Amino acid sequence: MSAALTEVRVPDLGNFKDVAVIDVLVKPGDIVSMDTPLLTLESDKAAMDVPSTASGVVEKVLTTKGGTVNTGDVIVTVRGEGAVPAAAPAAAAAPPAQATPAAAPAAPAAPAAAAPAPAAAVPAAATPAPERGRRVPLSELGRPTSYRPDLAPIDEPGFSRAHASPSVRAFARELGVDLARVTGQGFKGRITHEDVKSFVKGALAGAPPAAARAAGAAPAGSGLPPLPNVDVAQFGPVKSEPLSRIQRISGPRLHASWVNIPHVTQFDEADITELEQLRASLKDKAQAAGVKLTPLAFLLRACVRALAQFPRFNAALDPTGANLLVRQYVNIGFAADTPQGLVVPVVRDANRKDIYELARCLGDLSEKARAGKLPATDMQGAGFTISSLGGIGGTAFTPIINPPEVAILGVSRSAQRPVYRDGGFVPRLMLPLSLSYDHRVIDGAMAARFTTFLAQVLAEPRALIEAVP
Ligand code: CAO
Repeated sequence: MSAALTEVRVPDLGNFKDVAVIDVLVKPGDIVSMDTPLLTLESDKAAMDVPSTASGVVEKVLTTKGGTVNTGDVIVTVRGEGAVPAAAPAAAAAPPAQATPAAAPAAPAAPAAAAPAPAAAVPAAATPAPERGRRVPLSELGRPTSYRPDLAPIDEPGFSRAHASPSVRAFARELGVDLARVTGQGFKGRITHEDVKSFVKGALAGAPPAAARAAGAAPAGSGLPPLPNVDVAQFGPVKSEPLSRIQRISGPRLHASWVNIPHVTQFDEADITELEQLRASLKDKAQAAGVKLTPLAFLLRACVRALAQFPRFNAALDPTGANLLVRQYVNIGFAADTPQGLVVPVVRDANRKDIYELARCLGDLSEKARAGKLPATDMQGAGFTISSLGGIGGTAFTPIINPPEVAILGVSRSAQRPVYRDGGFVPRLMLPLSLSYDHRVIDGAMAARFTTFLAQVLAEPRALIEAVP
């Protein structure tokens, strides 16, 4: 009589659906016994191994690394002694994972937004460190108490790709450590328990990890209130999509700028009726020169004038924060929307280029950016940035400063507006300007003077097409 064939299934995962399989630990022909780990699963909170509930030889493996599983799915078939009656999984007996841990202070009268984020109420010391290699019990798969909000948020795609064993992953999850930020010192760069521990020690000592330091992120213990870690999948189906490489790089930089620089945005509008007439009249000449004269070329030229008039907008704060480094060169970045994400190419020596050279530069850099062929050197060294959403739409926005710059000009879509002039309304083409500036360096009056000056320059565009001396 041939040995019995047993189907080993995914145990009760509580409320979790479509849980990611980050490792398949067996293959057909492997001999397994009860408790041999078969798979490693990972939810957004923890990693765990799924043990075998049968002994014998693995006949088929019915799941793949990178796939997902749900409660009851068959993982493997095992030919052998038959099923070992599985103990009821802990999750089945445990109450469903709660969105708010018991440790969160009861604040019935307080509105949800005002309540402290749940995880913040659980001091790190209250969560015992796991033993080395500990397998996270099923009942803890969704437990939200282990997340350390004072460390940087976990970059999930980066975490998944990290070169680390399931037990190191579980350990990192328990401590709220983003493996994407940990440098592995193990064999071939594998991240070890020791690496995770040193990372945590560094964070507790107030030294941000290298990646965060480079991004200028606030150190642990900076007093920033944590964001609540809400499991959005509990409200309906979700599909996880990784951020693009550019978004993963620029995200921490934007965040660092947002939290470290006191931003103020000054709004204004420029009458570009004549500018657009002038631009239309130059279309053929520009075409003959092989360039497309877009409004952005005029804006660059106008900004060169404004930066000459207000050099502080082309400055940087020195590392002590006590001195301004006023650039004696004029490099202007412009935000470009590309299929890979937002990039900011830099037009060098913009003050030495006439309108056609600026247009050519914009065209070349935009083309390279969209093709993903912009070298790093073409994205460095700007002293001021223009973010033009005018070709797309909108009336105003609040752009984020690109440090070490101290100001950025946002441009929205121009539109015909009734403007009161000489006792009556006349239609004028108005261009919305949104200037965000670092209030440590620039005060409101200076910002208002800057946009007023810029609007005047744009309203009298003839000077913008003059040759550069
Ligand atoms: N108002 C009305 N129309 C405008 C305009 C404005 N402010 N600015 C540009 N346009 C028009 C142009 O005239 C052009 O129309 P025509 O083809 O009829 O002449 C059209 O919009 C498209 O212009 P363009 O995009 O080809 O050229 P551009 O020089 O204006 O912009 C670039 C180049 C690279 C800045 C732009 O393509 C881009 O990527 N913009 C997005 C920037 C961005 O994402 N900023 C947000 C950063 S923060 O997330």
